[in-house]
Amino acid sequence: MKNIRFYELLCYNSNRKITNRKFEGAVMELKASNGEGIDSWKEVTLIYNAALRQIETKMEILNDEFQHVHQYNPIEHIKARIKTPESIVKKLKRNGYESTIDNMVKYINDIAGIRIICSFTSDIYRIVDMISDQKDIKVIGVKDYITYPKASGYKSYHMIVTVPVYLSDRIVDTKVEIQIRTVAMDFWASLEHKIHYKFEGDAPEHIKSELIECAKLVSDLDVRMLSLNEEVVAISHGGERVCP
Ligand code: 0O2
Repeated sequence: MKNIRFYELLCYNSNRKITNRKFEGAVMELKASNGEGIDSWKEVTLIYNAALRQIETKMEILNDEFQHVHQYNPIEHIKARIKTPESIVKKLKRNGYESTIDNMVKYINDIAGIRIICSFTSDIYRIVDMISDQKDIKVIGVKDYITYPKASGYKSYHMIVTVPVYLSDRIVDTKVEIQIRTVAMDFWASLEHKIHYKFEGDAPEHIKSELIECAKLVSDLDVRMLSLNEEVVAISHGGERVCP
């Protein structure tokens, strides 16, 4: 399984010289109530990174176990990222909150984000169940954009969970957003995300409707690939239905 961290340890390593002005500006804007902007940012990202690593490891173990028991991997790959300070500040402002570390921890659910990419839609709910069954993971919210896609055509299953991070002197229940989607949904969402940013959320109508058309094709593709795979699996097991 290939793991990609896009902003891994961006500001986690205290020896790293922070040179990016835009980045530093956004971090400075995220003032802690005690006035220790950068130090607090380092501390919170250390905790969020620890939470991400825990969830990633759990998912790898579950995937290995699934392979062992069912000779099948529901997870294609995992991507993990810490939201950039610029993006956190933008989201806080958009939601009418002052840019503080306290507000970011309280109101931004996707500072630590994991994206789990699988082959088939049936894998999505299998992964959701596996996560929900983990005793130390608490599911605090879900958004099922698979059953109820967004008007844009966006499909994905979102879970907001907390995981305990054990520090030397305390345990911090830390929020992580888990997005679960198929390879095809991920392809669509990546392009749509780029277009959304390029046009600052106001893409021309013909592009929006083309994206909605493409989302329908993606859904159709997912249905057909699942049914094809089920047929092949059934044939290779002499008609016996097994995973997926
Ligand atoms: P970015 O740049 O990806 O980080 P909540 O987090 O629950 O307080 P929010 O953010 O409205 O409120 O929740 P939602 O709808 O679950 O969206 C969270 C994330 O899902 C977004 O983060 C996107 O990553 C993704 N997402 C949601 N809707 C769409 C969509 O229509 N298209 C694409 N491509 N991605 C989407 P951010 O912070 O908005 O953006």
